[in-house]
Amino acid sequence: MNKYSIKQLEEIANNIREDIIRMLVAAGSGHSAGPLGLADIFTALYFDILKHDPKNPDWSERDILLLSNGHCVPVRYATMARAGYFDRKELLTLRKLGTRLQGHPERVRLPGLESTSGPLGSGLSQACGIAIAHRIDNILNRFIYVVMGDGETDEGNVWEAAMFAGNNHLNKIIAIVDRNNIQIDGPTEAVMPLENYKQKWEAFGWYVIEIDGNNIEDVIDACAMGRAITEKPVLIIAYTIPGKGVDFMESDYHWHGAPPNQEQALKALHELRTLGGKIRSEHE
Ligand SMILES: Cc1ncc(C[n+]2csc(CCOP(=O)(O)OP(=O)(O)O)c2C)c(N)n1
Ligand SMILES: [Mg+2]
Repeated sequence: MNKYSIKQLEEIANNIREDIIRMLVAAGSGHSAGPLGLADIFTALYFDILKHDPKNPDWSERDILLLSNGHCVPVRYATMARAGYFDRKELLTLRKLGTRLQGHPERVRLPGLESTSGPLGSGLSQACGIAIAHRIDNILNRFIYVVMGDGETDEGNVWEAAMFAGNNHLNKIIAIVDRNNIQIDGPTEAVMPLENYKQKWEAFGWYVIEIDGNNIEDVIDACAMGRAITEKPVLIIAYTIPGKGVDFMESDYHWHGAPPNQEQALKALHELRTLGGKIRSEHE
């Protein structure tokens, strides 16, 4: 089933990062840090983990992927285009008037999006609804993946859903929190401390796995383990580096909602191309 080697996936993730930079500089607005940090997770999802068909986005047996932190959608668009959902040229329409690629995802515009998001805190509740519906319909072969931001989990609604999923043993839910330690106004632990994060989720009835979210193999393995857990919903705490791959953006919360200017984009692309060269040379 694994069509790609880890090295090939790393190369794809690096290409996706380049596309994110191109999209953001063309748009002149948007979020840089989260999408760059999530590129490895999205590559792993679309190129290995998810059961899906880019040519048939409504396939009735597909897994569901909800992007609850909708502001990170550039990474989803860039990954979907690489996976064959639409032409990569369309990526440059990000945030333009009338585009299918809105700054926050709109389900009805683009086939393959499962939800409209942007207002934080809703994705896990939506996952609970889908999981319950599948249970009622006796659908056992579809998983529901939800990606959330760590700052997003300041929202009370997340914990209501967490309690509901734990109580109902919604074992088809695999939630991934982008634990990048930043949110809009600063480091998470300065704005609203989340620790001890693992124990909090465990107390709500979840099976928790901690991984390096910039390690594609870790992401794939954690999701495989998550699918094998039958008695609880699964939370993957994915530690990522916001702005990953672009030196001057890494771990700086000011890049949460800022795009690169022309000069910064050229610098970023140069750095990513160098990284791409390194990944390729490791192949040989
Ligand atoms: C309900 C709601 N409140 C506030 C916002 C504004 N907002 C957008 S992103 C964000 C920060 C979220 O932090 P995190 O999920 O950690 O995202 P990251 O900065 O890591 O990309 C906030 C407060 C929103 N989109 N929705
Ligand atoms: Mg964050």
